[in-house]
Amino acid sequence: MWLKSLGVVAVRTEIQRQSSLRKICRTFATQLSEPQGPSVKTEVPGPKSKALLQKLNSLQNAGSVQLFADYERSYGNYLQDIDGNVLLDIYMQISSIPLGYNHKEMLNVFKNDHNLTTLVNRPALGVFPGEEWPNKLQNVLMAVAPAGLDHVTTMMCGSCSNENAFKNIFIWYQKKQRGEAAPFTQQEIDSCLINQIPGAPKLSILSFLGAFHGRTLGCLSTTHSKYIHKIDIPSYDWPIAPFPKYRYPLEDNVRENAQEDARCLAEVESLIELYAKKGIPVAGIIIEPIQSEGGDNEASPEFFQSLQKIAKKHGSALLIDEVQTGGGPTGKLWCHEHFNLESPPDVVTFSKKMQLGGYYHGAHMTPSQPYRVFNTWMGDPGKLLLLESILKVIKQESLLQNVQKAGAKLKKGLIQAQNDFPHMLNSTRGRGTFLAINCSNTKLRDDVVAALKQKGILSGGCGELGIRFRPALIFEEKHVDIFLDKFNQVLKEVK
Ligand code: PSZ
Repeated sequence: MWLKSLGVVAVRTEIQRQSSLRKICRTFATQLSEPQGPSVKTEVPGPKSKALLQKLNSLQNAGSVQLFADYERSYGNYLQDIDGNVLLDIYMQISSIPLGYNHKEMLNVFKNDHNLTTLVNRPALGVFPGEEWPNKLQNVLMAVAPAGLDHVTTMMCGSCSNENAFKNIFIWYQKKQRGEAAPFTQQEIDSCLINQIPGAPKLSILSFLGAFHGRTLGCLSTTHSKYIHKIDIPSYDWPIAPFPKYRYPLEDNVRENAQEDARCLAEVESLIELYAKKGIPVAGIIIEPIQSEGGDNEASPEFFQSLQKIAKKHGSALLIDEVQTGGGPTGKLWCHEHFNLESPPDVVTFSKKMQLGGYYHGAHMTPSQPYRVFNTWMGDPGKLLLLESILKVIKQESLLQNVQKAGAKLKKGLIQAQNDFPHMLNSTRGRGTFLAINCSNTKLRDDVVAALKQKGILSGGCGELGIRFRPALIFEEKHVDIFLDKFNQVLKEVK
C-alpha cells in the first residue's frame, strides 16, 4: 500500500516535471526570433560536439556527422550548434526544411489535441486509415499535384518512393504485355516465388550517369553519383545513359549544348533498342529535373521534351524524381513545370520538403489488385498535417515569389564572384535558390566549404567540384547579402 502510493507520487512528480519542461520548451521556441547574422565562438565542430561525436562513434560509424545541433535554439534560417555557434544554414538538412527552424505555424500544429492524436496513433494506412485521410489527401497533397496527375501513393522517404514507383511501372508494363483483363497464369504465380521468369520478368529502368535516386537495392541500380554508395552491393543489369554536360554560360554555348542534348538522347534511344534485343526491355526511365547529388547538372527543357517523346515511342514510362527539387526551391512547386512537357510525366516522386514521401501518378499506374504496392505505414498522417501548415505559409507569404527574388539576387552575386575570381570559380547555374557554382578543383571546393563554416555559413558540396545552395524558402535578399559578404571574404583568404 505504502509502496504503491509512493509509486503514484513519483509518477505524478515526473509528469509534473515533464509538463513544466514542455512548457519551458514551448515558450522558448515560440519566443525565439531570427538572429541578425551568424556568430561563431569556437571551432566548428566545437568541444561539446567533439565529445558527443566520440560517444556516438562508440555506437555506430558517425564519420558523416558535422556537428550536434541545438534544435530548441535554432530559428528561421539559422542553425545553432550545442557549442553556441550560430550558422546561417543554406543547406537545410540536405534541402529538406522548407520554412526554416521552429516555424510558429508548424509548432502550432501539434498544440491541437486532435492533431496530437493523429501523430500519436500512427496507423497502418493501407488497412486502417482514419476518417480524415481521404479528404486530407485530396485537400493537401492533391491541391499541389503536378497538372494532369490525379492519383497519389504515399510512402516514408525518397528512396522508398522511387523503389515502389519502379514496382508500379513494372506492374503497368506487364499488364500491357499480358492484356488489360488477362489473369495471371499458374506458371507466373509459381515462378515469381522462386525469382524466375515468367513471373519475375526481365525488365529494366533506364537511368543517367551522375544520377542519385536513393540507396535501397533497386534504387541503387539507378544511382551513379559516388562509388562509396555502391561498392560491394550487387546491381541489376539496367541501362545507363549519359546526362548532358553543358558549357557555361549557357547563352554563349547554345549550339554546343544543343549538340550535347542530341548526343545523350541518341544514346538513350540506342540503349532502349539494345536492351530490348537483350531481352531486358526498358519499362521506365528515371531522371532528376536537375541532377543534385551528382553535381547540380541541369538539362534543357528541350532535352526533357524529347526524352518524353522517346519514352512514349518505345512504350516506357517516364518517372521524374522531384525528391530534392520538389516543394518550391526552383521558384515553382515542381521543377518539371519549367519544362513545358507536352503531357504529364507518368510518375513524379517526392519527399524532403514535402515531409512525407510518395508519388503522383496517372490512373494507368494504379495496380488493379490491392497489396501489390503496400507496407506497414505507407506514409504518415502526422507529416501530412505539417505539410498542410507549410503549404498554407507558402501561399500566405508568397514564398515562391520570395525564392525567385532571393534566387535572382544570389545568382547575380555568384556570377559577380565568378567574374572577380575566374581562376577559382565557374559554371554558376540553377533555378530559383536551387543554385550551384563550381570551384576549379575538388580541394579548393572542400576548402571553401570548410572556411565558410568557420565564418558561420553552413553550405554543402555536390559532385566533384560544386558548392550547392539549398536554403529554406524563407531565405531572403538580406540573407543573400550576408552570404555573399562571407563568401567574398573566404575567396580572398583561401589559396
Ligand atoms: O547520401 C545520401 O544518401 C543522400 S544525400 C542527399 C540525398 C541522399 N538525397 C536524397 C534523394 C534525392 O536527392 C533524389 C533526387 N532522389 C532520391 C533521394 C533519396 O531520398 P531519401 O534520402 O529520402 O531516401
